[in-house]
Amino acid sequence: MKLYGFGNSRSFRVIWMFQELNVQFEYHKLNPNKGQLEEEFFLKLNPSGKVPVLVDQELILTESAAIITYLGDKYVNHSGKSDIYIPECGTLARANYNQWCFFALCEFEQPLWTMAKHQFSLPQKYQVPEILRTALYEFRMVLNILEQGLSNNNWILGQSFSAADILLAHSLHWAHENNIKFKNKCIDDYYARIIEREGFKKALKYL
Ligand SMILES: N[C@@H](CCC(=O)N[C@@H](CS)C(=O)NCC(=O)O)C(=O)O
Repeated sequence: MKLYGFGNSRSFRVIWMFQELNVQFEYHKLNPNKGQLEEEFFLKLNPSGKVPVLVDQELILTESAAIITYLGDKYVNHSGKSDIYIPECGTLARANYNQWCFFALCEFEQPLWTMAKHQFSLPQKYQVPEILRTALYEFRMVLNILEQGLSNNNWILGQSFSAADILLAHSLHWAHENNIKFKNKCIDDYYARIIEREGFKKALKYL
């Protein structure tokens, strides 16, 4: 199984998932500053020129949440080597798990992505600095939703760590790295539990 990624990007989520699962993978670290995301071989894998990209035999996946949920479904019930919780398809718990995975991508990371786009990712002439204040306000709103979802549990699905926590926590880490204070004890405690996980610490070594 091959993973294409770079540095502190959304590929970190997938690396972390591999660590939690104890599954080996072949990491292809690309250098965006050397134009490697625009190389022909890479655009054939992902025409949008973005990471992460997972290649498993003839399967090519190019969305971080799709990759993580695929890996969870593929390995959790078989390896016996992991303590990550992936609820079974068709159950109430699975519907809740899906909801938090979608929330992580569609709501939780979006204000951070808006900030990144308007700070460095978009061409300068399309950057609107005034939007940063709005994005920070929106991030505070979704932090409140996360706090309510946690409702004093250790993890988003209760007492078991799941792949939904990886997606949510990666964005918390992203915010933390950008010096955004959570100003919320419940979220601070959640983040403290996250950074203590062995899988998270092992994943950091790939950066
Ligand atoms: N929705 C995608 C977003 C992927 C994405 O935006 N990746 C960024 C890095 S975090 C990227 O490769 N950007 C390179 C570029 O835009 O040139 C996912 O979650 O996998």
